[in-house]
Amino acid sequence: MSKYISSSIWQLASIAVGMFSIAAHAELRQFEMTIDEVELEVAPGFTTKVWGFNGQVPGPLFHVAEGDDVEVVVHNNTTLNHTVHWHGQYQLNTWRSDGVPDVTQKGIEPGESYTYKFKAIKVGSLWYHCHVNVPEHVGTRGMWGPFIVEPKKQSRLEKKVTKEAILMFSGWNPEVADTYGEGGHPTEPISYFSINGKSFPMTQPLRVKEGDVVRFRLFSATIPVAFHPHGHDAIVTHKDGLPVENPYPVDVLSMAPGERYDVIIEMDNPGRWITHDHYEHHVSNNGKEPGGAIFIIEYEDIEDDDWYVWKDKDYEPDFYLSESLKKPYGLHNTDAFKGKEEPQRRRRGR
Ligand SMILES: [Cu+2]
Repeated sequence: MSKYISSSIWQLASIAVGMFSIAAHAELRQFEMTIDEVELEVAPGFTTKVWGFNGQVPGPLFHVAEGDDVEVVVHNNTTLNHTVHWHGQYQLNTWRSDGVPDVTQKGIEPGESYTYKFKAIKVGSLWYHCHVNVPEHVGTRGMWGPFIVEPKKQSRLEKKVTKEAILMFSGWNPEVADTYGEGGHPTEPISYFSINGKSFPMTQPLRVKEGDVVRFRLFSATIPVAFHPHGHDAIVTHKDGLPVENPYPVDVLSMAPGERYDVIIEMDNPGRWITHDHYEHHVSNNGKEPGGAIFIIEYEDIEDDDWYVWKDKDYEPDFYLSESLKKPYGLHNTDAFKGKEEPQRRRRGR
């Protein structure tokens, strides 16, 4: 009995010390986020109505540390109900912040707000998305964004990383582009494909130098993806934020909708390398190729040939959130992801 008591006391003491150490380092991080009706230019000549978190697709980057207490006030500025599901978070003792309409909360009505509160216990590449009428709101209206929780301890491989890149893959249906409240049917034609809300040639190069070790955080937001970098192998280190026991190399990585993989690529082969989704029709814009989920890894010091498809391209260095991830923890918006206010809203002076 005394042995039992002393071991129980010891266990309680360890738990208390553990909780204290989390509490001692945990920060309270308070954010506000809106949901807005905007139009997103996805590909040349193709614009679609979306509900953008902070008016952008992907939504803003949440970047916090393991153990932080997160509070997010979400304001619904649109004409239909929404919620926010924090995909991957355990919601320990905070199940009312899981963001599922009619299960954990009522949908947030137009003009209303809801506050989500939870502790960031699970680490890695997580994300968030609306959970109202998911086929439309997530499938065709861009209601998703990245949520990165930095672990207290990094693996040996992670410590080698010199540059980060976040890529969120999605598809679009032009038939419902102009009409809210439609779309998301299993048989509908998805004919535009994008990375971070843009189709080639509107995607951006990823500029690297020889010796860089790039961690790609890959998110299959709405479509299956077969990620294929030319000229390099990718080492798979994490699946859905969880470290894999034995990291392994691939040159094509299959991802089902909702899945996230972290892969590390050592930049050891200078050149210009296409990287693309290997589903053949995903590299076209409504049947015209090249397009869709394509970008190019550009090593510095490689000269732009006159015929290079992206010669003299305007360069946006934060398109893969490489710059935002270097900033202090917080919520980071990206101008390149912003949609345009709809013309009728502008006329109404909203
Ligand atoms: Cu929604």
